[in-house]
Amino acid sequence: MKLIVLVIGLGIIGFIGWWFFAKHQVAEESAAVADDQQVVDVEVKGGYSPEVVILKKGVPAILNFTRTDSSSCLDRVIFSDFGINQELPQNEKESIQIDTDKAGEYAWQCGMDMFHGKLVIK
Ligand SMILES: [Cu+2]
Repeated sequence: MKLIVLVIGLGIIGFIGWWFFAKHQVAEESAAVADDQQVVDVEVKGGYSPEVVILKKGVPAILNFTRTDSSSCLDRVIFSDFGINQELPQNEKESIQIDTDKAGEYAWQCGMDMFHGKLVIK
């Protein structure tokens, strides 16, 4: 009996540990550079995937946002550091050009500041 309780207890601890770790993992993607240009596709569905985009400094960059989520919450994406406020029609690919001249971390957000992503230029 004690053994069963112990096994179940360890199982629960293991599960919590796994859940905690999995939840805090952030989808991160580095842009592939080709022909002096870097492109990253971002899916917009209950948030952003990837949530963190890593860009190379000085190489022209394009982010292709495709919103498959029907929620109006995500129908705009805002890059305040770049003065970008782009509408994202559902199921259409919207290309956003990013100026990569300055290294740094730049957050982006949905129109209501509920969902966030981050650009890392380095
Ligand atoms: Cu929102």
